[in-house]
Amino acid sequence: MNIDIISVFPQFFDALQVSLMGKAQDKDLLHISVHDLRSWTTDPHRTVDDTPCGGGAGMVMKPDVWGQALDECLFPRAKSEDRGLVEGRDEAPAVPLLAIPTPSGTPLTQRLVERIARERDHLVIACGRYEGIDSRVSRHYEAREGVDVLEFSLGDYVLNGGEVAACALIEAVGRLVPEVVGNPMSLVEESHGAGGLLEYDSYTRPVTWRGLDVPEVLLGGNHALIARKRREESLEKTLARRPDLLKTCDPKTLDKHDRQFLALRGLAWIPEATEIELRVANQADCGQLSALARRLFPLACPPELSKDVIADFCEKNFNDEFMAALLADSENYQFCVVHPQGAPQKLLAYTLIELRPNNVEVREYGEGAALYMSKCYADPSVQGSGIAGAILQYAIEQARVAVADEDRSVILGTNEGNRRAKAFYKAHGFKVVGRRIFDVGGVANRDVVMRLGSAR
Ligand code: 6GU
Repeated sequence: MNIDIISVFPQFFDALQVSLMGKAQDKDLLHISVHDLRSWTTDPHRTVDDTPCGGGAGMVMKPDVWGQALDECLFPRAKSEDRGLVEGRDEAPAVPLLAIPTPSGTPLTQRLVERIARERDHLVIACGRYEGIDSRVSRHYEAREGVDVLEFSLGDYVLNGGEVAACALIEAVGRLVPEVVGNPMSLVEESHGAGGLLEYDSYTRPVTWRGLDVPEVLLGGNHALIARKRREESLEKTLARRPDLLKTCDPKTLDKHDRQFLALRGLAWIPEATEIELRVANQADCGQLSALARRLFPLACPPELSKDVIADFCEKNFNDEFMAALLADSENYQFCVVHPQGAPQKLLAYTLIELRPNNVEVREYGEGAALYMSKCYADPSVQGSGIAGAILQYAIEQARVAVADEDRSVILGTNEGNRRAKAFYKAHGFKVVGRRIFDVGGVANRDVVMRLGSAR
């Protein structure tokens, strides 16, 4: 890759002789030429700037000087023919990229840097100082054949000139040029890599330093567990520091674990990225809860159950008074709800846990204290979002807090034929421990009883 830098401070770029960029030049992987803009001036004062037309503070760099400099660097007539001959190319070389650092440019991102590294073999970087370069310069080269123009910015702050930004561009692009970075694997998992997430934390010895320990899991040899832990750290860090990256990421790059992990922390794709709230319910949720229950209960029933029987059951059990009574009895019943942030009337899922149950399943399989998960309902529109898993985990955590027992086991029953529900609970650690008959309006349904955690 050939890089020409034009600046009024050529000595600034001595820094590129150091470290990886220096080695890359020694190895002929990068050719960096630094030019002094003043060498294209023709007046005795070697003037590169003038006062702004229309008035205002500062100085503007002259288009005529820049034009001379850029023509020569972008279209080195004799030289490019030489190169063609020497390398024996058939195809035309890639069009050079004129990169102009400016705080009003396109943000420089890893995706953009990757494209430049992939598609270009010649960069010309025009470093402006003062209030910038006369605007006609970029407009002129944009309109011209045989060159592409990129005005880029490092971020939302102002530097004195383009030199630091030019160094940033060269290092970011240069390290992606094949063989510049010794171990190409070190390019894979880093922040802003293909995953679009920030990188997980890293540690080395000593294992304890100033009272801080390397996380236990990294010292064991369980690589699946290590990968999971690192993934969660990436998600957690990105959510805290750069939620914008998550919200705009392709949700296909997130697996089931990722989705549930993020849903539990208030971000879900339904189907667009949406901030959600998980919380313990209160009386104000009454109407929404009974409405969602009436809507979802029929979906969990086996097909042989008649519509009338189901409708009757719903009417008796999921009316507002009945729900209000359960909500009022917070010693025994705990509802948890999920809804989009700021829209509590749009219930997406809910759970109902009996904190101090005394039903036959719990007596039989709970072997002492257990929580009874009476309902875990998620609207079909949130399928695959991780919300159901998140509310299940959240509800169990909250219920265990409510009974002040962080290990209390959880019992539930679900229809024998409901494979989706059984697989869901199994994926969350529940095991089938028995059977029961569940009566819906006088019709006996065969359920499995499942338990999370060991009975004590
Ligand atoms: Cl590329 N140039 C200048 N002068 N300031 C900046 C910048 C570039 N990126 C952020 N601030």
